[in-house]
Amino acid sequence: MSTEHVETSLASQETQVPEENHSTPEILEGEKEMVTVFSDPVNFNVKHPLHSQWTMWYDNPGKKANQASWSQNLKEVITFDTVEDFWGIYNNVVRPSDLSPGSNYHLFKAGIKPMWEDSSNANGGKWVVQLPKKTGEHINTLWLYIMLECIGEGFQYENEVCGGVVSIRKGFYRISLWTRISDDKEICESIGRHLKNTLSLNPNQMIEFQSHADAAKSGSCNKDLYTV
Ligand code: MGP
Repeated sequence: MSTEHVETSLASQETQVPEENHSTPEILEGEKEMVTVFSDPVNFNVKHPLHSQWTMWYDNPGKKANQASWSQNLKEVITFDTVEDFWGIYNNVVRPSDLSPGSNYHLFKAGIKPMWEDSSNANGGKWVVQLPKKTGEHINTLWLYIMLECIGEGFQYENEVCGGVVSIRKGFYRISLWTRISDDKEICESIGRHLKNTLSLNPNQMIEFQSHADAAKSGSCNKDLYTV
């Protein structure tokens, strides 16, 4: 475009009042059409797709579980892949603060079982945040934030995140974020820092990362690989 042409079109822009445009915006070649409820202006019932499918699991071992019997208590609740279905589930399951001690909710990418033995977890580990019982109903909000961060795939190293767990125990609550890897300090610590931000934890509060291999060996997690 010549300089003269640019000046002419700028001048004409100054004097022209743009007409309001109520028509559907044109989708340019190569652009992905965004699906919203307005995509069906009659029923307004088009759902917003998530990037991935996610599965909610629940377990309450009741009495103390051992490694052999633990998975028998694991129940697959539901798999979903839209924003609306997530809220439908969230609004209709018992809140973590109302679950009995020993219970866990697990939200994992579909296809990954929330157990050390799954091939996506076998070389991984988890960031663990333990919260006092006085956290009360706030645990429900923290669990919501973790779920939203997972399904929104907001982590920089999203592919390395397998899912999250909220655990209700007699004396405390625990939120864990499971990762696919445990041997890359930089990636694991980045995910840990993101988790701290998501939960708005005090920067001075340290959280710990443990590998599943260590947990499986000792039966309980006691060796911290990283802290942030
Ligand atoms: P937990 O619930 O993760 O630990 O595992 P918590 O809350 O510290 O409970 P505590 O009773 O150890 O104090 C509890 C037990 O469940 C473990 O010691 C294992 O026996 C079993 N378990 C837990 N997970 C996550 C797994 C798993 O992925 N695979 C198998 N085989 N057993 C598991």
